[in-house]
Amino acid sequence: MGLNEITITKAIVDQWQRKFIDNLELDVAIVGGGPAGLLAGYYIAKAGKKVALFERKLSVGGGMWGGGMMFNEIVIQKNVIPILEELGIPAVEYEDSHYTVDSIACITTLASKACLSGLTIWNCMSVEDVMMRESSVNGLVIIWSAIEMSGLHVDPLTIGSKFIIDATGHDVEVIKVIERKVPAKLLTPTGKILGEKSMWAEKAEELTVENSKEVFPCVYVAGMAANATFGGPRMGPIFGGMLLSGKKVAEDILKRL
Ligand code: 48H
Repeated sequence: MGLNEITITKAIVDQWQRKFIDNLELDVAIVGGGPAGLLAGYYIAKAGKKVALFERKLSVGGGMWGGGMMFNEIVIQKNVIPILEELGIPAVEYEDSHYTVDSIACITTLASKACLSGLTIWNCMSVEDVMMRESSVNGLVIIWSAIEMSGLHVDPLTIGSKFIIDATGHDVEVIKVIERKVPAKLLTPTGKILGEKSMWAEKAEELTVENSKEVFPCVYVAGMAANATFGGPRMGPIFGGMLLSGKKVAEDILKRL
């Protein structure tokens, strides 16, 4: 039998539809496919839970591809080595407990391990809103990024989830929506987003992990979104905190599932 274009088309649409319908009710929905979101997804999927990640762009990886200012190496610290070893990502010792990792090797391996562990990734899909009840958030409102970019007036679709992780990076997009549109307060000292502060690598790396926690009932923040939400500083191209953050949030949610 020769190849048939109609079968190719039907295969893609049919399989995509099965996968999508299977993802309409999730244990955990992750928004943002940077290092924090991908690692959280890896651990949650590995534990056998139903988890999907929504990424606006064509490719996952967020801010990791470009290393520091497009020098495509990242820095990590010693206590992150066990995570990299588990994933099979090589790190090179530099000096004083600073290690370097090829940013391309890091993100491609992380994404691959996450997918192969059972994380479903929806690329080109943006989260524009949440599904809410009186004082809770029960899902995400999604739209094709191409529709978002075109500015066409097209209504979105909705998926349900027991837990949500905002891993959208500096812009902290999901929590911003909750702050603006859901009547209940955030679990921050002011009930509002505190905002990211300027560069202070050591402090920021500690705080990224500390700030990776529940910020609204069943909604967690991870990675840069955690610092933006709880007022932590930025850290530049050191990525240990992002990975430790994804792991912490995954572990905290897994205890509750
Ligand atoms: C779907 C969305 C939406 C949306 C955004 O920025 P990221 O890499 O995030 P982290 O927290 O995993 O890593 C942060 C790191 O890359 C970084 O920026 C550092 C360390 N900066 C330090 C410094 O000093 O500047 O990834 C977030 C991802 C991106 O891919 C976005 O496209 C995606 O989230 N995203 N996806 N729906 N509404 N908003």
